[in-house]
Amino acid sequence: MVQVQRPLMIQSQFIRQFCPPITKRATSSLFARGRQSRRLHTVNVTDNDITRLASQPLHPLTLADLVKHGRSPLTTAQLLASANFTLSVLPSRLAHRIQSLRNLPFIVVSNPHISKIHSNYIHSFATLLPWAETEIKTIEEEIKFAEVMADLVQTHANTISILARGFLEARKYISPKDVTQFLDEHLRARIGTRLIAEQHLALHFSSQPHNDIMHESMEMPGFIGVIDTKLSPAKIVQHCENVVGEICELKYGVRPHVTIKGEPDYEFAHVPVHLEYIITELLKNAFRATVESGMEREPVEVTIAPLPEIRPEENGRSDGVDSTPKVKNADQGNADVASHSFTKNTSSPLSYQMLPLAHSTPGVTIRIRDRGGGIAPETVPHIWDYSFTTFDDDQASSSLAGRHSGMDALNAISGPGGDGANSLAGLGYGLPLGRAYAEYFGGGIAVQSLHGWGTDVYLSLRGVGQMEQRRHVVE
Ligand code: ADP
Ligand code: K
Ligand code: MG
Repeated sequence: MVQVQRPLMIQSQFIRQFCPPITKRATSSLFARGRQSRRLHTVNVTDNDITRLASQPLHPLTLADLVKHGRSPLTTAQLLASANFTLSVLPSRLAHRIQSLRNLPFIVVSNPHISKIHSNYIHSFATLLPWAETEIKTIEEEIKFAEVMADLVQTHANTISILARGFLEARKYISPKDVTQFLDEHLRARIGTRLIAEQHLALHFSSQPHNDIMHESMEMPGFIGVIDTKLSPAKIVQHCENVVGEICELKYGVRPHVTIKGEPDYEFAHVPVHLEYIITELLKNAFRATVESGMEREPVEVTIAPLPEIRPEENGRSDGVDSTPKVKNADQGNADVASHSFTKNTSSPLSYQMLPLAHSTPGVTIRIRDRGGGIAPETVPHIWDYSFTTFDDDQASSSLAGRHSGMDALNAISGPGGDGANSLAGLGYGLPLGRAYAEYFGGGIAVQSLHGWGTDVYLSLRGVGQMEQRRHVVE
């Protein structure tokens, strides 16, 4: 029997800049209301509950699942269907995460930060359990369920930085390889769980006026839930340039600039918080290398290269072959580095589906080119390991230790859904987690280093609409 105890949570900016802005505010207020009114009903969680739900097969998540309830105008029936879909998949996903945490070496789970994450999962599981195996039939129930979702999203907002701190402290007891394996699975699963919860929340807020929560409908033009069907990579890059530039200036007193080439007007359908996370991490790496090698007068060049239209007959593959467009122009540097990101760690694609989104294109490759001196050959094999960094260790540890708990804690890494982003580098999560986000919807990241000169990073993303969509059997 596990007793659930929860500290009072503080207000957070967990849904970031590019989520529908209204959803950001609204979710926080929904979360606060759920907590204040003590409406969140929790039950004691038994080991039996966890084993039972973890033994349920995982629902393979597709983008079709995410968008199918989101057609505008959203009807009550669609909203309830979305709630019931969400409810049907989340308890077993959480149970899987709890089991996977429990499978870590005992001394690692005993670390206060790792055990904090474990108790966060138990808490969320306890809020969902009263709903499991029931059906949400009325709007009143849906409103209460949305509070549970807001609590779920908020509770896990700082997971990444807390886990990073935990694994840093426990590094004597677990090998980097095992940490990377655990985190790769855990953080990829977290991406899916958050998407499902946030998608329902976004639909909740975009639905017909709920007297109980907001007085007007909060429909966001161009959005289907958390998916922006007219996402502009150039705008994300400009925003991230400002954010990373500020951090850079604080630390080094100078900031490099970005020049955008290619097609800055390009728009496609994707999840803005994911793109923002990836671009932020890639710009941080490029800026740091540029400044540390004294090349800040050379701009970081970002080229937005839309992929050519895929003809219909090339769509809808079902042979399980990864049809991710491979990196083009990868004619320099270490080819192994480039090929790495497209082959490793993609969960087995079972089938592809066509999604009938109106605004969608096959996708885009974004090349980020810096003159920061490249990556030393002995460093190259490690760059994809969680917590591998060439950033000064003391600085990294102090950036962890020196901060207080709560929202400002551990800002050394950023992450959609909460973790801050106030340090330029140091925890070694940027590349592997960025790749996890890119791969989630069938893209990838490839790194080409010209040692002594600079680095090219190729981020490829598929538009999440018209393209075929890999089914995820991994959570
Ligand atoms: P962190 O930035 O916290 O060190 P990352 O996973 O983002 O973690 O990067 C891992 C390492 O890869 C960096 O410490 C650095 O050595 C190397 N690296 C990544 N991008 C670049 C780049 N553009 N130029 C030079 N080195 C890079
Ligand atoms: K790394
Ligand atoms: Mg980095």
